[in-house]
Amino acid sequence: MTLHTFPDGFLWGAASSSCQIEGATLEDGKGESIWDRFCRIPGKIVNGDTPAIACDHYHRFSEDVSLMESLKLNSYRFSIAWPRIFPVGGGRPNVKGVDFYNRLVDELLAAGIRPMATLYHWDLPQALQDKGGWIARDTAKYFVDYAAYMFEALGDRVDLWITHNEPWVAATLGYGTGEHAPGVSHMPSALAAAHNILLSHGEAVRAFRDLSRQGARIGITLNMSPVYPASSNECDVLAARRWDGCLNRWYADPLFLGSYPEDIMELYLRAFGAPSISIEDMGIISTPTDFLGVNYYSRAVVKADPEAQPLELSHVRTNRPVTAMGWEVYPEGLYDLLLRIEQDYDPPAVFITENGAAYDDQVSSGGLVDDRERMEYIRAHLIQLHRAMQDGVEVEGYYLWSILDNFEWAFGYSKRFGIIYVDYTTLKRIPKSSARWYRSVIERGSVL
Ligand code: IFM
Repeated sequence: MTLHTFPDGFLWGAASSSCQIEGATLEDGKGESIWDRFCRIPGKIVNGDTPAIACDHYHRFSEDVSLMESLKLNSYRFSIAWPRIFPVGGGRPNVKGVDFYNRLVDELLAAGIRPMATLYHWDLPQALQDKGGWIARDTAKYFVDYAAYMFEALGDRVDLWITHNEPWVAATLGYGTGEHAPGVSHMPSALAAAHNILLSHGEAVRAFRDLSRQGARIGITLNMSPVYPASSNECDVLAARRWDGCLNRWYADPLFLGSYPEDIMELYLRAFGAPSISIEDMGIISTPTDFLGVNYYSRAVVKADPEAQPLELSHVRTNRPVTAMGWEVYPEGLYDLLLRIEQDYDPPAVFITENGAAYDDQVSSGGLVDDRERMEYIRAHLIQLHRAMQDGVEVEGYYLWSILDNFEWAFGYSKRFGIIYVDYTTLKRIPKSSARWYRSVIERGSVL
């Protein structure tokens, strides 16, 4: 067996997000988020689950940081709940909300864990949604004010920042298909939302350059998948190119090349009409960042399908194993994706900001959770990551999704992604076998 050794200084982390773990949705002055509201719509969330309690991390963060310390993590990626800081999106900050993140960051640093803060992981203040949400350009202005406030509040201790998590998901599922909050089903709105999110990212990066201390770095996280055609037929190859355009290039091109991909722009113009985009916007969106965050879970395999309008493609299931989400396990995709990112966009650095798997974990009669499949999933992905690094891609850290089982959006608590099991009745935490195994990887700095 080969030992795959990672460089000294590599960040070994795990990730989470505010809405998925904190709970305390109405406590200490927090404002309502679009997810608090959306979950009240019958039928939107499996079992009618809500984030109201989640993992109760808001009250148990000290215990959670101790668990991270015991796992030897040297970094932790969390997100800040915007409505905890500005309950109605802007105006007066809520001191108690800021205080929570101050305490979290202090506790992490005391445990030797480097914080990476994400500003937006989908919990928009409902008050801003009432004014149009991400469809309204003004939301970008509110976002920049919120971002600037957080840079000043935590910037003396947090040196790794992410503006947005997965703009494709926030825009497409939130405003295009309505599967996520705020539940709008209108593709032109999704495109406007995507553009305003990217714009707010660029503006926030500019504010960061003025406000941050030396050495602090900022980037954005994209959910990316390499796309493969189901066959070598030309129409399948073109379909794969189209899906790559919608999922990957529509976001990475403006950020790194300063323009939307022409082929997809033409397709969207035909299908949905002209979006409102100016040349100045593109300059803002492509403001240089310090790194790209990559969330990788699986690949996409697509075939041409003239019936499926407007993209004329459909997704194909392969016969390889899938996780509890039905997502194909395809570790080689991480290697392909990283090499492609390097070649097409050449970001200054890359962090894998999410990678992991949901499985139907069970607690044994002895109180253990033996999640071998997850361990194998992570191991295989780390090996592909190492291979990409050997081939020249500069990846500085890896964040497992997720530290804890948590609120998996429309799936509620029915899907478990954590390396730490959460009993949602008692809120007891049980580190799974994968957590112990991950600690041994971190201790060795290598994977077998
Ligand atoms: O739980 C989500 C996370 O919030 C964003 N990335 C994908 C994860 C798994 O679906």
